[in-house]
Amino acid sequence: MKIAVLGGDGFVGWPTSLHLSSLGHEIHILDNLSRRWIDTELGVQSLTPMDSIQERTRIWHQETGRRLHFHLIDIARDYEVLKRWLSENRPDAIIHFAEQRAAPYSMKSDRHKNYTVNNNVNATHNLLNAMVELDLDAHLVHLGTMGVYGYSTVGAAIPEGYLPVGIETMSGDTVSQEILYPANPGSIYHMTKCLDQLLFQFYAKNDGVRITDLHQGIVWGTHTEQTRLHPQLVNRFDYDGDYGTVLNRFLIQAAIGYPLTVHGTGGQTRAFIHIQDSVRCIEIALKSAPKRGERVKIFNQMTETHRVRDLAEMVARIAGGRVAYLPNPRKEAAENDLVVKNEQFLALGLDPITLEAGLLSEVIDVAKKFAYRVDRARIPAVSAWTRDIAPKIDRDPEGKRLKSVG
Ligand code: NAD
Ligand code: USQ
Repeated sequence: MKIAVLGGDGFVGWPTSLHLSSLGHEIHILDNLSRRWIDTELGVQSLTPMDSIQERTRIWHQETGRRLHFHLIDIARDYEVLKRWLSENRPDAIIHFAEQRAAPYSMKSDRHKNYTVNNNVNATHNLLNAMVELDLDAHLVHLGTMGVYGYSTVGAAIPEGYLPVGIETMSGDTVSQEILYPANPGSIYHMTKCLDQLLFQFYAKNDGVRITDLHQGIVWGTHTEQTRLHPQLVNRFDYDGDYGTVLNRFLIQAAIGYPLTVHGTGGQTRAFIHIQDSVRCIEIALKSAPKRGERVKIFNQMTETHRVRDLAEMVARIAGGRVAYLPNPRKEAAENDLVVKNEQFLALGLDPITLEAGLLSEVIDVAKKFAYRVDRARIPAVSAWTRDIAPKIDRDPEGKRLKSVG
């Protein structure tokens, strides 16, 4: 297949591009490299030394003989350029990763809120709009989030996208319907993914666009089979307070002897998936496209759930280190249970990689190797969800006063 990977320079997009290329697909990466610019804005860098996208694609060709094509396009702002590219290339499938994906970054300031909404919603709408205009019947696979459901439990498992409900009619009968699970975002970023869901629902219904939305949990790990092939194919690894996600942060913190930064009581339960499974799931989803006119296909792309404090204790046990319980910069439930259905991927052959000491140690080893690149001052999470919370986030886990808050 000819596949366009929007956001193919990112943490999940890069290993996905390599995986699909190794399977023989023709891969075109469309990316505006905004993630690299955000690193510059924040004064941080990936733990792992990432080469330019052009250099990465050159090494991939050298190692495998396969080509990855790169196109510098802003999906959110360059509508005409995107449309022209799609019209000239007419891909069979489009994988859409190209959004601002960090909840803390989306909550930093009014500017960051505007940027995240404008970038994410426009990117998704531009793409759908252009596909319809060009009568392009490509399968659109979007990376959504478990966060659209809101993590809270009502004593039932979270279904894969749709909730069966009974509605009482005016005549007193009950009719059954399946509706999108009620959206309950916990950040501006997560809210944009809820808005994406509505865009997908409309375009699938109105124009028959074939869409799969993958509600993904927190991705952890760094290597996949293909990124291991050469040091310059290494994946990015975010550890800073805005982009680093919880388990990868704990692993790097343990590796450099930094206290493990648990927010609040650590009673938050979240869904997780290893990066290798993430790329496999995308491959599986590509093979299982909905038909024209079918409703949006939704998969829960996760393999296990864990409580944050249990993860911290586990990492501290494996690698050594102290767990620090910190004031929570976020407005979120202090404790929640989370049970998630993921039967569709299991039925389609996913054999989940679950948390085990070997894989955790692999990430710790990567972190130790590149520990010299870590700026400890960038580890604290200082993006506060509300004005009331901001003054409480004034010290780092080592007790030093933080210069800027909020
Ligand atoms: P990332 O930030 O590493 O990658 C996103 C890529 O998209 C970057 O290369 C960025 O430059 C590009 N991009 C952003 N806006 C763009 C635009 N307007 N035009 C062109 N390119 C643009 O993020 P990631 O961790 O690889 O996540 C990819 C997708 O998966 C995101 O949509 C995210 O919401 C979703 N997701 C990620 C995780 C996770 O734990 N990383 C979990 C669940 C869902
Ligand atoms: N947390 C800590 N300590 C830290 C960092 C985070 O306790 O040092 C806590 C947070 O308060 C939160 C939980 O860990 O309760 C998860 O935070 P996270 O930053 O790992 O994940 P999140 O903000 O939800 O976002 C990440 C990705 C996002 C994706 C989402 C999937 O950045 O793109 O959509 O995971 S999910 O969490 O399932 O919604």
